[in-house]
Amino acid sequence: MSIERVRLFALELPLIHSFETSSHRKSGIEHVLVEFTDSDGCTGWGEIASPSDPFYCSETVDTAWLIAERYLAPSVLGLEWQTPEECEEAWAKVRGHEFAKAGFSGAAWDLATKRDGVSLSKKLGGTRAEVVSGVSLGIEKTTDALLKQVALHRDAGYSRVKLKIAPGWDIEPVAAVREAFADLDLHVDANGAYGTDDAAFATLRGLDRFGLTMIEQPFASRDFIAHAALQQQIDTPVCLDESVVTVEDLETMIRLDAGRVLNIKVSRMGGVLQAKRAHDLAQNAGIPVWCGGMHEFGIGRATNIAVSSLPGFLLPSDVSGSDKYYERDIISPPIRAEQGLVQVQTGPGIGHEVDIEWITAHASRTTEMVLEEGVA
Ligand code: OSB
Ligand code: MG
Repeated sequence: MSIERVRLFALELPLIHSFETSSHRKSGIEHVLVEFTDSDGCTGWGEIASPSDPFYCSETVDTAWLIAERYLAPSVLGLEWQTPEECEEAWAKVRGHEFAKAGFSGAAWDLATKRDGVSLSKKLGGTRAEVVSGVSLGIEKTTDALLKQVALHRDAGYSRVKLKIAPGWDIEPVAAVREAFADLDLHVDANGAYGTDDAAFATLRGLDRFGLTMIEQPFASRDFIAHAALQQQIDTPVCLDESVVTVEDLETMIRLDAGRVLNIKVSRMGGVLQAKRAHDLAQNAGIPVWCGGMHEFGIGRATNIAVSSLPGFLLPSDVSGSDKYYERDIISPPIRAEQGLVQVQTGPGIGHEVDIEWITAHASRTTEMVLEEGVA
């Protein structure tokens, strides 16, 4: 098949509840949606879930837009391809910019599986009909406010809660949540906020007594050595997120024992194919994985759910219902969690209809690139 048109839509959705991590606070999320149209008029959708600012990783919405428009779209327009793997080859020479690539990857896999009439989950080798979903809770102003958030989500049926931590917001809120919810599957995520001084190590060792499922990304993304050192000192598994961008990073993590759990984010790793490769490698190495989120709208969320249906996703994923974050989503049916479980779609592609009229009406930026006549 051949892609005749690529459209990009930048769209912002307000968050129901502002979200704060160790690095920043957000009250709305802007993502870029990618639509491929092939020569038969069939479409595929992907989502570039890059944060607006370069605080989680170096990409931003603006860098993603630039790379998408200048390099990724031209690499696929007019390309003849059969499998999504072949389509992903088109932009393989672009270094970095994983979030931007992940949006293109999502569109390629959605289009290819829609054309084949199979679900994305089935095509990837998914084995689950439903995925256990956890929620990720941001830093709150007070411990009481955090306890209220935990109660709200536990009452909604979510069985795993992840808490964002940062120096100064760690032992105390975690102790309070553990005291109030003794049996809750609990984990913490620092987004790389800790230094490697003795005091930071002592605090992180102090978290070992709360029976956490994991401590996610305490140190800077490139610092595999510090993560390995901490893992030697605690029983709680260290989980890597920002550190693992490529499958080679995962090899490094395994070799150094720098973590015993992996957060696979489709966006962070550059798309569906890389996420699947990371899953396969982790599974062979006996490392349990789960799927992290970037506050995806429905399109990216649906892709994440399909990926989470693979057998190595042994821990709850951040694929909560869209209604945890947004009043209105851009797909139907909307994604919902019932008692903390999200259904894996069985219809073709990502298995949802995209609300193109609403997207077109609300996008802050749109661009359309078509195959120039005579150029193939
Ligand atoms: O580290 O998982 C993270 C959001 C923005 C930046 C980093 C992270 C997050 C989340 C979002 O935790 C969780 C979700 O999408 O449900
Ligand atoms: Mg994380």
